[in-house]
Amino acid sequence: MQAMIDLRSDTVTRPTAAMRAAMAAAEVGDDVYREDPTVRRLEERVAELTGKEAALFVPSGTMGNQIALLCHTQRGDEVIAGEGAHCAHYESGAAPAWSGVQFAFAGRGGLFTAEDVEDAIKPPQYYLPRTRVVAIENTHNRAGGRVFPQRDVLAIAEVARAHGLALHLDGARIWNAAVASGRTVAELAGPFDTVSVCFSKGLGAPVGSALAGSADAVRAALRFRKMLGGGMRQAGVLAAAALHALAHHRDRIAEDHDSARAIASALRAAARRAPPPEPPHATIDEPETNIVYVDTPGRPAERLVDAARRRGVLVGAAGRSAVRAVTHLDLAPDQVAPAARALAEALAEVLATPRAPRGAGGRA
Ligand code: TLP
Repeated sequence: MQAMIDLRSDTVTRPTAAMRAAMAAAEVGDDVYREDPTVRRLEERVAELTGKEAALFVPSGTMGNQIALLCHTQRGDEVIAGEGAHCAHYESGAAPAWSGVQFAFAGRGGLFTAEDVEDAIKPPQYYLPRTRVVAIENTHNRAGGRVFPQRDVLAIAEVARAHGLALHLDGARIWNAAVASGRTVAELAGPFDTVSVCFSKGLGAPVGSALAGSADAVRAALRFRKMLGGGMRQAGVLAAAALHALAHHRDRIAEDHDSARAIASALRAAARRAPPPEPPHATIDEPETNIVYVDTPGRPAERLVDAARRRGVLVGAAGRSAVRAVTHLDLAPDQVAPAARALAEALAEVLATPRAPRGAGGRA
C-alpha cells in the first residue's frame, strides 16, 4: 500500500538519519544541574540568533509561551493578542489557569495594528484588568501562516513601550517568517522582550523549543520551567537534534513555501473548474509560508478531510468548514505534485456535494 502523505502539520516530521547521528553522538549531562553541554550550546546559539542575552531550552512551544506569560504578568492582568493566537486558543486554557490572566483580542484574523493595540489597552482603573503584555505570533498559524508585517510590529512596540507593556513573540515559525520576509531572525525578534521559538515545526527536530530574552527574564524562566515540570535531565540528545536542524534545515524552508503555493494553486484551479451553482465554492488564500487554508463555506471540513484521506493525503479540520494543509521537510519533492493533484480532486468531489442546510463557514 502507498504510504499516506501527511500534511496535517509540520510537527509530523521524523528525524533524518544525519539528525539521528547527531543525537547519538551528543555529549550530555544533567541539565537540571545545568551540566548538559549540548543544551547550553543550543541556548547560546538561540540567544545569538535572536539577538537576546540568553535563552532556555524548553520541551514545547506551549511551555515557552506560558513561561513568558508567567514572567510578564500577575493574576488579574490582561494580555493583548491577535484572534486565534496559539497561546490563547490551543494551549488548553493554560494562560488563565497558570498565570491567572485574560485575553483581549486586537484586530481581525490574527494580525493587528498599533491602533488596535491603543484601542485594546484598558485605562488604569483599579476595577479594570491591568493590561500588561502584547503577544504577537509570527508567522500566525490560524491566519494561514501569514507573516506579521514588520512595520506593524515596530509601531506596536512603540505603543507598548509608551504604556509600559511587555512584548512577547510566539515565534514557533519565526524561521518561516525570516525566509519569507528576507529579514534575519534577530531583526524579527528585535522589538520583543521575550521570544519563543520551536525546533519541532518547520525545522524538523523531534522535540523542543526555546525561550529567549534578557538574562533576568531567562533566570525567572528557569524557575518557572522547573515549576511546570519542564526541567529535563540528559536533554542534550534533543538539543543536538535542534542544533542540527538550525545548521541544516533553515534555508530549505523556502522549498516548503514553494510547495504550499503549488498546492494552493492546484486547489484554486479545482475551485474554478467546479460547476457554479452558488459561488463562492471555496476560498484558498495565497500562502505566504508553509500553511494552506481551504474554506468551503456550508460544507463541513470533514468532507474534504475524508475525500483527501481516500486519495492518500492527510489534512486537518481547522474549523467548521476550514481545512489546513502544512508543508514540511518530510514532503519529498516528488510528492508535491501528487499531493496537490489528490487535494484538488478531493476538493472537486466536495464541491460537487450539496451544501449543508444550515452550515456556516469559517475557522471556528
Ligand atoms: N501548533 C500546532 C498545534 O498546536 C495547532 C500545529 O500543528 O500547528 N505556537 C504556535 C504558533 C504553534 O503553531 C504551536 C503548535 C505552538 C506554539 C505550540 O507548540 P508545541 O506543540 O510544541 O507546544
